[in-house]
Amino acid sequence: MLIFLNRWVFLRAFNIRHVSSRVCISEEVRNALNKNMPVVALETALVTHGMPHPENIKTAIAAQEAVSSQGAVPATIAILHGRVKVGLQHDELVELAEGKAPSIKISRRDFPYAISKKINGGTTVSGTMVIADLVGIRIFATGGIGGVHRGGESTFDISADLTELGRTPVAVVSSGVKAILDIPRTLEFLETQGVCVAALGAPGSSFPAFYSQGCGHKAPLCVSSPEEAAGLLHSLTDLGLRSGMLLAVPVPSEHALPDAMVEDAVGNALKEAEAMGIQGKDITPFLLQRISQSTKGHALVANQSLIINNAKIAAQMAVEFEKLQK
Ligand code: PSU
Ligand code: MN
Repeated sequence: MLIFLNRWVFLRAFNIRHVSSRVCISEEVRNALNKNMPVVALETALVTHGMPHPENIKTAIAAQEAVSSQGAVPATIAILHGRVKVGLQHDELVELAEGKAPSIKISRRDFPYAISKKINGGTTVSGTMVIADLVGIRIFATGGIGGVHRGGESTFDISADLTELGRTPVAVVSSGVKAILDIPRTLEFLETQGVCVAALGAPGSSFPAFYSQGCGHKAPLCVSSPEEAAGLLHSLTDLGLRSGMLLAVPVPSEHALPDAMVEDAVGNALKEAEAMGIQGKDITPFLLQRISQSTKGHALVANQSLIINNAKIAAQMAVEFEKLQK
């Protein structure tokens, strides 16, 4: 009965990790999971679709180093030649980042196709959460989750990241949701999905808006430290809830962009996307690229900085979470 009620508690208690043969876990990550050491998952859609080369590989490596520097083990997740990799090796990351073979953007719906066609893929927040949960990783760092797109009330373009957060017990550490989105509607949808959403900051803080520190909308909850965030995740998993949580961490102040600069860049990029008829999974990569160009690279620097900082905070949270599990 326990197995069905809470598969994760069972797997953890007996140190059993039975996952599909399509999933290949690196020795370092496997060892860390077996010893109940802190592990942080990292995604790769931002490598394949979110940033140009070589900034993508530099950022992915710096995020791994940020996790290690806090005493946790990084587990970068991707699909290579149809195999799901957990704990990507350096040469594999280079292959993915260089993009000589095409990669697709993998959210939950895309696994069957990428695996059966034996192709490469960068996992989004949704895709990374699916695999993290499968192998027993509870904490994951990214830049900014997807959300309800502006105009989403008519296009129905709502990222699969939000429904994944509603059904998968993984804590995602991000700088809120990307500024290209409709932030208040995204917060409403997360509430509907039952996601525990907290910002790292003083009580009453505004919800982080990716390139800038706040969006003017109050965060549903605030925590003062990664330790307090770990306490939320511990309570969530201890109760056996199958939903996820979001810890929103503001971009480091030295790299935050002024709100007016962001709004201007987002507005122009959205107009261009509409004129060019860009839709669906292509819209987020297009907007990020255009915003980076129109801000003369400032947005890209902010994006890199927030990803690395989120990896560090996620690692601190993972260290505290493991202490609570003992
Ligand atoms: N964070 C970044 N850059 C990115 C992403 C996150 O700093 O490119 C990716 C994540 O993988 C996220 C995806 O899941 O963007 C959202 O895509 P969509 O809006 O199509 O759901
Ligand atoms: Mn979408």
